[in-house]
Amino acid sequence: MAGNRTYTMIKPDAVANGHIGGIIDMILKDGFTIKAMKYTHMTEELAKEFYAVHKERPFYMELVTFMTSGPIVAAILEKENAVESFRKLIGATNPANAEEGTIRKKYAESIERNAVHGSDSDENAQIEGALLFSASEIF
Ligand code: 3AN
Repeated sequence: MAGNRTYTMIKPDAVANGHIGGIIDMILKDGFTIKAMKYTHMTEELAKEFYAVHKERPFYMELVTFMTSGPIVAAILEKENAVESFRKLIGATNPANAEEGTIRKKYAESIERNAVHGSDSDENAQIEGALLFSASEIF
């Protein structure tokens, strides 16, 4: 059975461009509820661990540098079939391919500076949420 939670980050580009409010509004209007949320900053150590699956990819260090370049908003969201539903709301990794009405179509600058993260599986949602939040911060 699909899980009902996913993990997201509003990335440094979208925070710097003033899109926190617009993105949270789209998330709430799509029916998600917020189980945990914080305005924070990824250390290099945390970003490397978070993106460890991409360590062999050519963009890995650039991605770590970008994700540590400014504050982010991290959140755990709840909705039925959360992972798939949220991936649909954010749109394709490359905003050039993202559909109308998606968060990345509206707010992303490029494939790297793509405004938001969304977990790609229930297992990763759990792992990623636990990297950013302690159990007492999740409601
Ligand atoms: P998604 O975020 O849609 O799950 P992934 O998991 O393939 O996409 O990639 C993780 C992150 O790595 C992306 N959000 C993006 O910031 C970055 N990324 C992916 N592909 C590229 C690429 N070709 N060049 C630069 N950055 C990339």
